[in-house]
Amino acid sequence: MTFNLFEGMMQCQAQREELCPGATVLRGFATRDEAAIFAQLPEVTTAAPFRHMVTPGGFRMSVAITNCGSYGWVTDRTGYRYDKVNPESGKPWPSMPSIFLRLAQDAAASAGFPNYAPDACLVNRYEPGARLSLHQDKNERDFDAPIVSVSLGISTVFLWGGLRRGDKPMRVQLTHGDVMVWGGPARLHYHGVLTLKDGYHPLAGACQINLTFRKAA
Ligand code: MD6
Ligand code: FE
Repeated sequence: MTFNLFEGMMQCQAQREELCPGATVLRGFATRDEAAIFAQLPEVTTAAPFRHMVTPGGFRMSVAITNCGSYGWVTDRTGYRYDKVNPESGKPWPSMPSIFLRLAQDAAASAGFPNYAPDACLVNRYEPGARLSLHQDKNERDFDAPIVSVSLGISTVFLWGGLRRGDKPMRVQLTHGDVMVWGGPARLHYHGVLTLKDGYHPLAGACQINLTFRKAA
């Protein structure tokens, strides 16, 4: 058996795409953990079922959301925030499976952010027709830690904008196993998700599951 180091290195390079300084797509990075992730998910979603939360403006979000970790991202008529308990049950969020944490830390390190310690993992479920409009993530206490976003299931088009709402976003196709990391100068860039099209994935079914890690506190 021969191992071609050069080809191996080139493959690594090809799987990493820098969208702008601080924002990297790691193609297929989560694929090696796909079985373990889908084995752990039901534990999280049984303890804290997905639900369509309401925005401060009174709109029902098309994305169904739950969380695991010490903090969970929630929205209701009073605003967006991180909460230590699930407002629906009054109970703490299920703990973050260790495989999730390790994946997020490895991805962050690969994108140039070592020592990542996320305390919140938002789990988003997009069904066909669901979308997420352009926004900035700024409910976190400090912006030094990056955001790590893991895409699983059917493909989505991620909108990657700039620091101003009016900056024309790039369209980035994210397929099963792709991981986006944004931090440093890219931490407050606008982003969103285009309306999900019909599709099917053997592990996720007719939806896209997104795990978004943050350091909330
Ligand atoms: C995604 N989610 O689902 C990216 N941000 O691919 C987000 O950017 C996001 O779902 C803030 C709050 C909720 C979210
Ligand atoms: Fe966001």
